[in-house]
Amino acid sequence: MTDNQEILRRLADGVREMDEELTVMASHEALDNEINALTAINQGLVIGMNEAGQLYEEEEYFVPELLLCSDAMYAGLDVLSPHIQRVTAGNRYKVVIGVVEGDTHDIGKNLVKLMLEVADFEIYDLGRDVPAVDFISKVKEVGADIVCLSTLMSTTMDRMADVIELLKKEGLREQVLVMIGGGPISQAYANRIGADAYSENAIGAVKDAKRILSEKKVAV
Ligand code: B12
Repeated sequence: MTDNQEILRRLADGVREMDEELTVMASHEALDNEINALTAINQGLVIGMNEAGQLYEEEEYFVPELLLCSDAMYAGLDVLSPHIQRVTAGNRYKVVIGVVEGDTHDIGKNLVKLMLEVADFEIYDLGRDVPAVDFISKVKEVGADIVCLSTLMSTTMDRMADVIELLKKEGLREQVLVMIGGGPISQAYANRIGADAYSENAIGAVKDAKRILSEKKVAV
C-alpha cells in the first residue's frame, strides 16, 4: 500500500472502530500529505461508515456503536470540510434538502448537502423527519430550483411520493426539479414516482443536479 492508501485506510478504520482520535489524526495526516479533502471524505470516512453499516447488518454492531462511528465521522469532517476546494458558480441555484417524514437517518443527507454547498448551490436544510408540507412551504418561500429528498428506510420511501404529489397539487411541480436518494432508492423507484433524478452517492448528486438543470436549459 502507498502512504496515501494507508492514510485512507486509517480514516476508514477510525470511523469503523469508533475512534475519534484516530480519525482526527488521520484527517490531519491526509491534509499534510496533500490528499484532496473530497477524496479523504469519500474514500476514507464514507468507506468506514459503510463498513460500520455492514457490521450492524451482521449484528456485530448495534445502535450505540453506530452513533459512536458517526461521531468519529463528523469529527473527521470537521477537519476536512474547510479544505474542500469550493467552486464559484455563475448562478446560485436554490436547493431545499431534507430527510422525509418518519426517518431520522441524516448522515447521507448531510454529505449530499456538503457536496452541493461546495459546488456553490444555495442550500436550505430542513433536517430530518420532515413532513411533506414543510418541503412545500420552503419551496414556495425561497423559490427553490431543486428539492432533494433522502431516506434510508423502505418503510418511509413512499413519503417521497407524497412530496411529489403535494408539489403537483400546489401547482409547483413544473417549477422545481426533484432529486431523490438513500439506501432503498433506485432508478426504477425514481421513475415510478416521477422524480427527475436519482443518484446513489453524494458526488453523483452534484453531477445530476447540474445535468437536470442544464436539461431544463438553465445555465449552470
Ligand atoms: C447509521 C445508521 C443508523 C444511525 C443513524 C445516525 C444518523 N444520524 O443518521 C442510528 C443508529 C441512529 C440508526 C437508527 C435506526 N436505524 Co439505522 N442504519 C444505519 C446504517 C448502519 C448506516 C446508514 C448510513 O449512515 N450510511 C452511511 C451514509 C454515508 O450512506 P447513505 O446514508 O446511504 O447516504 C449515501 C447515499 O445513499 C446517497 N444519498 C443519501 N441521501 C440522498 C439524497 C439524495 C437527493 C441523493 C441524490 C443521494 C442521497 O448519498 C449518500 C452519501 O454518499 C444503515 C445500514 C446501511 N448499510 O445503510 C441502517 C439502517 C438504515 N437502519 C435501519 C433501521 C431499521 C433503524 C432503526 C429503525 C433501528 C431501531 N430499531 O431503532 C432506527 C431508525 C429510527 C428512525 N425512525 O429513523 C435499517 C432500515 C431498514 C428498512 N426499513 O429499510 C437499516 C437499513 C439497517 C438494516 N439493515 O436493518 N441507524
